[in-house]
Amino acid sequence: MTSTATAIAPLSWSELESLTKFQVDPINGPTNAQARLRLFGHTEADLRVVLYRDNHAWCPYCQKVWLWLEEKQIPYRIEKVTMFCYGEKEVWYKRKVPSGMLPALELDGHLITESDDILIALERVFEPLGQGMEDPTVIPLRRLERLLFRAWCSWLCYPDRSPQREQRNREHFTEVVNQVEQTLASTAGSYFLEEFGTADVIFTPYIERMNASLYYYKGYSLREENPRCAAWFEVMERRLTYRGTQSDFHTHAHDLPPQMGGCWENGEPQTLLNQQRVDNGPWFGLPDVTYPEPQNSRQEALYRVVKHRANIIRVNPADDELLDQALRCALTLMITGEVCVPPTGSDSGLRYLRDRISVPRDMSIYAAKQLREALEATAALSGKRQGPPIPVQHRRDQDPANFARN
Ligand SMILES: N[C@@H](CCC(=O)N[C@@H](CS)C(=O)NCC(=O)O)C(=O)O
Repeated sequence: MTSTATAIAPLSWSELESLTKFQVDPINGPTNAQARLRLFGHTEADLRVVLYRDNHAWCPYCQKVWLWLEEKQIPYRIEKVTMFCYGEKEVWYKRKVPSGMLPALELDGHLITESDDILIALERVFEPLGQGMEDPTVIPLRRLERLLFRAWCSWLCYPDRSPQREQRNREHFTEVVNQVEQTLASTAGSYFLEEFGTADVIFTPYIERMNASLYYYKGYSLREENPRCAAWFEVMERRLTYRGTQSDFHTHAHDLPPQMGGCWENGEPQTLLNQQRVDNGPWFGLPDVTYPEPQNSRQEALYRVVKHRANIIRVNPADDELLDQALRCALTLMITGEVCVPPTGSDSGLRYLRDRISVPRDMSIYAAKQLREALEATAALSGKRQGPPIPVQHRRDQDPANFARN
C-alpha cells in the first residue's frame, strides 16, 4: 500500500461509494458466497435443487456440496441457516431437519441429508463429476481423506499436550500426509486422479482447514512443507469455483475452536510467530493463497463495507460516530493510499472489525487482506488497544441475526 506523508480528512460515504465500480453478477457470474440463486445462464424454470447451507459459508461439508454444484453448473437456490454456535437455529429449518445439521439438499422436492449421500443422489441425476463417489478409484481416496481427517483431529483437538503425546500426534499426522503426497505423486498432473473430479472436491474442505489450523496452532505449514500438496493447492486455485469458496487463515483459525470443541496450540516459537502474523499481519504472503491478487480486490472490499456499513457500525462495541469516522479513514487509506488519522480512541473498534471479517462470507480472500491491512494501519495511528477477544466457546459475536440479508 503506498501512502503519502501528510494526513487528510476521511472521504464521506458517498465519496467512497463513488470510488468503487465493483460489480459482479451473483446469479450467473463467478462462484461467490453471497448468492441466494445460481442459474449459470439457465432460467428459474430449470431449478431442481435447493441447497441448505450455513450463513457463514464455513461448514466444510457444505463447501463440498457447494463446490460440486458450482463445478457441474447445476442451477440451484441457496437457503442460509444459522449454525448452533453462531446463534439461534431457524425454526423452519428444525421442522425440515430436526437435528439442525447441515448441509441438506432438496432434489426435485426430496430432502437429502449427509453430504456423501447428497453427492451420490446428485450424481444419479446429473452424472458424476469426473470419477464419481462410488468409482473404485475414488473409494480408497475417500478412505484416505477420512484417515487424514482423524489424524488431524487427534493432533489439533486433544487437550493432552505432553511433549511426547504432541510428538506422537505430529508424527502420525505427517505419516498420513506422506501417504497423500505419494498418492498425488502417482498420477500425471497435480490432482488426485488424472483429471480433476469428485476426489478433489472431497479433499478440499479439510485440507484447507488443516493448512490454516496447523499453521496457527502447531507452527506447521502443510502447504509449504509438502510439495505435492502445494501443487494440488495451486491447480485448485486456478479454478474460479474453488476461489469463490476459499477462506483465509484468520477466519479458519478463529472459526474452528467452537466447532471442534477446542484447538490446542503447542506454544512452540514458530507457532507464536505464525499466530502473531495471522492475527496482526502483514496478511499478504501468508500461505493461505498463492494465485496473483486480482486488480479489483480493494474495490471489492470497499463495495462490501459500504453496502453493510450500518450494521458493521451498529454491532461494533465502539461508539457509532467514532467508528463511522475511523472506518472511513481506513477505507480512504485503502482506496486512495492517503493517510487519514482516525479519532482518538478508535483503535480497539477498528481492530474489533479487523478480527471479524469472515472469508468468503463477507468478501474474497484478497479483498479481506486489503481491508485487514487498512484497518490495522489506521488503528495503529490511534493506539495499541486490541478489540474484545474473539470467543473460543461460541461465535455469537458473528450472529447473522445482527446483519441484514445480503
Ligand atoms: N456427516 C455429516 C456431517 C455434517 C456436519 O457435521 N455438519 C455440522 C457443521 S460442519 C452441523 O451442521 N452442525 C450443526 C450446527 O453447527 O448448527 C455430513 O457429511 O453432512
